[in-house]
Amino acid sequence: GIITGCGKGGTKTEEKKSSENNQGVIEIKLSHSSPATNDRLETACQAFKKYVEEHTNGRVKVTTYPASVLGGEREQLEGVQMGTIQMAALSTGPFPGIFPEIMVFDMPYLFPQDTRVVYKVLDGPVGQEISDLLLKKTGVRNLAFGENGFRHYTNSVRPIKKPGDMKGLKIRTMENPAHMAIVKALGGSPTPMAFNEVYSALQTKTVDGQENPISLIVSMKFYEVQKYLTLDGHIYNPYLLIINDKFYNSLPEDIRKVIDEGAKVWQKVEREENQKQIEAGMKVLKNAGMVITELTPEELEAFKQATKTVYDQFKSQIGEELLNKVIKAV
Ligand code: EAX
Repeated sequence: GIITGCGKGGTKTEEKKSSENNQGVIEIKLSHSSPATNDRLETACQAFKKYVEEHTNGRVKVTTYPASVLGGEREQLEGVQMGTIQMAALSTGPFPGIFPEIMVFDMPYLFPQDTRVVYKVLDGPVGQEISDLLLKKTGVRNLAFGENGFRHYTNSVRPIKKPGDMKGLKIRTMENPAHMAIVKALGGSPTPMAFNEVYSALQTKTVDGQENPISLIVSMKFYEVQKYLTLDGHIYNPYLLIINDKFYNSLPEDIRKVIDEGAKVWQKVEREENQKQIEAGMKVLKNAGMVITELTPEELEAFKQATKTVYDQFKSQIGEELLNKVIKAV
């Protein structure tokens, strides 16, 4: 028989760069967990695709994979780490296993509900330091911080106005130990679960509630199966636009530059569209008959006090120096 494709020597296949396909085009898979429609994350990823493809004259092809089609956030992160997926836009949810320092952003009520404060920290030297550390420790490069947003509690049992109201409620959290600890500190029972399973878990009442930013409560239609919303903003959740660093470094310099610029476009579109989606989304939630609880500063303080222990629980994993640096930067 004829043996093809595995000989030694300079065949065409062997000469091409590992980042290129047979036509010499560099292909990038860009994965995330938000819905393919009615959600700003896919809009931002399309803007990235458009920018990169246009500015590389077709030398790069970007394909987006929304709605967890390549697996949950944990599988997507593993994929980027291994290089089977080149890029992903992920929340902090799946990172602690390989990079516990990321949980600095998962500390309860760290940020005031003011995006100006958040952007200053994420886009400043502290944000850069965290991205550098991530790269050094995991081989995953963060190109930009986007916005999942301030996370709020929803449930189908009762309004939550004070920490005691959480008592006994089963709350789905991300597979992130800090998030679980927060729910526990409030007296709830945390149930970690992948994002794409949440709607049906709420519908079948496997869990009573969950916590997510407004945009996802709307685009994932959680409001159809949840009655109560408390706007406590316990966590500001960034998205990390990540790329496998080995792949990134295999690219010609001019293409790396376009990708860096494309990440800035992605960030701008994502944050702006998120703000619009929140505004429109609040109307959707009200019209759907959700009972929305806003907390007074005093009420919010009670939640802060009840969850203070979480900082002590995680400070050695995060690193006390880094934790204090972020607190100071806020
Ligand atoms: O893509 O799992 C969650 O609740 C996150 O907000 C989601 O992964 C974001």
